[in-house]
This record gives sequence, C-alpha cells and structure tokens, in this order.
Amino acid sequence: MKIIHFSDTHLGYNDLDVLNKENINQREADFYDAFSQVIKQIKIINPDYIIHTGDLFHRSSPSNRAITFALEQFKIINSLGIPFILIAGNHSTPRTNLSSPILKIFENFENIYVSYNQEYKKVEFKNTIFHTLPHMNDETTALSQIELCEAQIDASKKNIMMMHCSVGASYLMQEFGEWVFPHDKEYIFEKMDYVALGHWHGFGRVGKHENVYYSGSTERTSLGDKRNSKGFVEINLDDKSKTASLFGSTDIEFKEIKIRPIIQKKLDCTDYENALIDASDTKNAIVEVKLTNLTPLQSIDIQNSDIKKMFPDAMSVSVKREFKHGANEADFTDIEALSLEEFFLEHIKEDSNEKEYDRLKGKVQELFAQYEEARDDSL
Ligand SMILES: [Mn+2]
Repeated sequence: MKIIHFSDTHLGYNDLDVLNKENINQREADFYDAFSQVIKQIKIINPDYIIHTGDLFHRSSPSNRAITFALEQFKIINSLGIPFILIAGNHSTPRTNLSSPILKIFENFENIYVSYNQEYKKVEFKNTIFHTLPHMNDETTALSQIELCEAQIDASKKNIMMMHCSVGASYLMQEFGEWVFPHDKEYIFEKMDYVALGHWHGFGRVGKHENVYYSGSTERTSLGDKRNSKGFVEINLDDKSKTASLFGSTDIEFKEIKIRPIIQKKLDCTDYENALIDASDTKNAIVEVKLTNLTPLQSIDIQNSDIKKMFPDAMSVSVKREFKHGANEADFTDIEALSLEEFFLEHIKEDSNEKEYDRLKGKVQELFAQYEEARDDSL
C-alpha cells in the first residue's frame, strides 16, 4: 500500500516586494507552484491514499486567491479517485468560535476527508484506519482525544496516525498556540504503522521512533529557513504484515520538488575594488549577501544598489553589513550633545584625510537631508 504524505503548504503566504508577470506576489506564486508540483507527482505515482498534515492555508481566513487556487487543485485531486485525508493545523484553526473553520469548504468533495473540529476523528477504509488529531487549542481536550484515538487502534488493519504538533520540545516553531504531544503518550506510536506529522517545516524522522515522520513544508515561510530541499514523503507499507509491529516492511522515501533556491554569498570588503563574486548560481534565486570587514567609510560608499547589480538574474537580493572588528568602536561620551549627523561627521573626520572628509561630508549631509524630509510630518 502506497501513501503520499505532504504538509504545511501555507497557501496564501506572501513575502518580499516582488511581483510576477501576472502582478501576483512572486513568493505567493511560488507556494502555489510548490503545491501544483506535488499534485503532478501524485498523478504519476498514483498512490492508494493522500494525506496532508495541516497548515494547508497560511491563515485561518485566507484570501480569495488562495481559496480559489485550493478549490481548483482539490477538484483535480478529487477526480483522481484517491482518498485524500487532511487535518487542520494551527494556522487554519480559528482562535475563537466567531469564525468558521476554512477546511469545511472541502467537505462536499466525495474523495476528500477533512478533520478540523479540534477533536479526534477516525477515517476508516476497508484495510486502513486514519486516526486524525487536528490542531487543538486546549491541551486538556487534546489529552482526552489522544486516549480516544488509542482506544480505536485495530491491529487487524493498517493504522495511520495524523497530527499537527511538536513531538517533545524539539519541533517548536515559536508560534502562538503550538501543541506539544505529551511525552508519556509516545508509546502509542509503536502501535501505529505510520505516524504522519505536520508543523515542523523540515523533513525528518522523529527521535528514536522508526515510523514517525515530519514531511516538512513545501516552501519556506521564513528566510531564516535555509533548507533548499523541500518536498513530500512516499510511504510503502507491506500489505502482508497484518500486525503493527513489523516496521521492517515499511519503506519511507523523501521526494524532492524544485523550489526557488536561497543562496548566501560573502563579500570580503578588505579589498572591495578587486573583489570577485560568482553570480552564476543565482539565477531566479533569493540572494543574501553579507559584506564583511567593512569600514564605516566603505559603508557609506557601497550602496545596496551596487551590490544588487552584481546579481542581475536574481529574484531578490538582500544585503547584510558586518563591520571590521574595532572599526565601529567610537567615543560615545559626548553623544548626547551632538545630533546623529554631527556625531557621524565627527567620526568620519577622525578616520579620514581632509580631502576624503570634504567629499563624504557632502554625501552625508545629503543623506540626512533626505531622511529629515521623509520624516517630516508637517509636509
Ligand atoms: Mn506550518
């Protein structure tokens, strides 16, 4: 039996001020593209079941575009005739009863099974049971629901558990309302053929459990996530093993999709004029450049736009500045007496010759004037 497990697709997420040809935020479009790639692969693989472990949408009230996209894709999935089971994650669970859970919109598709009610739900087929535990805001309720789940395990069938949580404290995303699976209930995992997890955005097996996996997200919801490898999991369960203890027959494979890469570059400014930078691997990439060993004078001269020009084919370029050690140590005793502009000019004066100082003085004053203008509320 073959199962495709994917998760954390965060449809509707957007980031960076870049629009594509259709005037859609480029990063938002990237998330739709990642989702489509998984669906295309599913069509080829033709599994017995498809499961999604939460955070289908980025928000509990997604945009019209995100909803429209999802409905189009779900129509395709539904037409495959393969059961698709999905649970709500923390991003798709409303925090109050004032708004209705978004996953409800998929209830009328005949091959789609949704679990979003903050309670245990069993989705049962001839030989397989999917034990779903969607995100729950209340930990006490969660515990009683885990116990309900445990009571429903049927050793004569395949048992697949689906959750959106952190197992232990290792997989927390630093988000509001995260749910940590209680450690003393982890023994339940051993009674399952496979435990599908969502929430953590990297693919991986959980601790010592051989059958517990995060599929990871299909795109990165933060530029702090440097993983360039995203995708989904293909699980092959041996049909012959009827007892849940035969994990040896379970085969897990991570399948990568093609996402926009994030490329980090370092530019040592000790010899900035002659520094060479290789931009050949940055086509359509999100590029992060770190300027190192900068002096304060160089920091004025080197504009971010100069750096961006070095990567003409990149999707976006961000610049981080790291000063030469000791270069930004200044005497702060008189700082209150001076304006920031004066303080800055004083600093340059100490660090440069007269000619250089005169040249930079004009430049600094111009920059401060622009800043003042932009900040003046009376305009
Ligand atoms: Mn997520």
